[in-house]
Amino acid sequence: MQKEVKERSNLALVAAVQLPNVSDAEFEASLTELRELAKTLGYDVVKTFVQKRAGFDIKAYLGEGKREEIRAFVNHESYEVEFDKAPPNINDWEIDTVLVDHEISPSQARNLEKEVGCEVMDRTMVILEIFHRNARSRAARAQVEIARLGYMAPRLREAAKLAGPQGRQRSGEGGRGAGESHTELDRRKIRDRIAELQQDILAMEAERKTQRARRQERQGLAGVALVGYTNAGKSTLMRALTGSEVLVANKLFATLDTTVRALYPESIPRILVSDTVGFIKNLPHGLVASFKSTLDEALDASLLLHVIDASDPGFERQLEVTNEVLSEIGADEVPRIRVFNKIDFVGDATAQAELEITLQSRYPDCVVMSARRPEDVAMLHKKIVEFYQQDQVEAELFLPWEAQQLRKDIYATCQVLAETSDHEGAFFKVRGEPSAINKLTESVKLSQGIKSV
Ligand SMILES: Nc1nc2c(ncn2[C@@H]2O[C@H](COP(=O)(O)OP(=O)(O)OP(=O)(O)O)[C@@H](O)[C@H]2O)c(=O)[nH]1
Ligand SMILES: [Mg+2]
Repeated sequence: MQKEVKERSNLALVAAVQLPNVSDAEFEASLTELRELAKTLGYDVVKTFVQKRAGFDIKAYLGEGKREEIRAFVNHESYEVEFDKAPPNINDWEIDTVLVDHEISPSQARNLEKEVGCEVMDRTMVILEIFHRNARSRAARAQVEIARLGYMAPRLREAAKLAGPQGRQRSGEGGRGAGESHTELDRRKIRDRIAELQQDILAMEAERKTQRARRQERQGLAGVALVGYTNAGKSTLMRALTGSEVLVANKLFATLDTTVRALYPESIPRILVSDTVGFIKNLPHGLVASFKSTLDEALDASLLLHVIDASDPGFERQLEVTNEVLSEIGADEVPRIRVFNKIDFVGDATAQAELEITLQSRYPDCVVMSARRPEDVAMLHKKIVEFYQQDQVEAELFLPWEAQQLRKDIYATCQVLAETSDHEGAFFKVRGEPSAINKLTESVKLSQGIKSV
């Protein structure tokens, strides 16, 4: 009888070294985040091994005793097996992967792998893998591929080195040639491919810039960007504020591309909202650089909505990480509103009220809300519109009958407070941005100039 195909288990262990300068709370928060990242990749984390050390072990990240403990566990040799979270089948389990909560060197990874007897993935690799799976647009895919290649290059070299002189003729990882010359070749190939992708990205960026310029040119649009830590609720707010269907998921890095939609109900001026990629602590360097262009949208925005998950115990650290990244990309100057979201998810009503008071006093002018409450969304909507209307001035415009084609522009860029007309044309009392009013005045003059030629 044909043997049934065993379902892939995807069980993982988490292993981490706690360095002396890292507090227990910080360490725990990071481990929780790694477990969330693992879940996003489809892993069941069944146990966590931790160890306090002055530094990482040069050879294999963890100390010898801890490595042995993990090896015994993975190989079912532990004296007593205890899970943090039981695997789906307690009688038949196999650990696929050990996830390490730091970025480790290629040789540390290889040594650890050999010793414990299963695959080892570090934090960077985990994040890269999620980005790889979630990237949808051509630009996002290219950026992720660059970051992955940058990460893989030194690891290929390591694989070749470990294979040694005898290994050069034989196969290395996955049956691939691992000889010196092969490595050289691989390295050149990687370099070429990165260069090629960078060219593509430059071209796509230029394209995006012109699109953006056109968009702004066309309507003198006001742009709001939703920024913040991954899973804070940016896409949920985007949906609520624009009535659109963007992807919302309770997993990390659900959004990897920037989407732009108009604020709904519409306002004057018309406001565009963009949703951006989430931030995370220790984002792999390759990704920080390559995702800058995605975050460019934040730089172009005239207002940032910094969304924070108020129900996450580590939200203050997440808030700082976002601030740091924003300042790295030069977005310090952009005005911002802090939006503490998911307040509905914080304990009971008393706890919610208490946290709200604390937040309001610590971050004056912040918004404390839940994206799930329509009245809160309406309040945020109002606040955004007010931001754009604060510089508006009142003005009077006269539009001769011959220039009536400009009427729609008046309505598109200003609030019309009153409209009267006589035999020569229409008078408008409007409220709008000084720049929008200037533009309209110019257009009226221009249309009359053309007529009188
Ligand atoms: N209870 C509660 N859950 C919320 C709220 N806002 C969002 N969520 C949930 O939080 C999870 C993450 O929401 P998203 O909108 O995908 O988060 P994001 O910030 O776009 O995340 P990334 O795209 O990964 O950066 C989803 O399961 C949402 O349903 C809220 O106000 N209250
Ligand atoms: Mg999102």
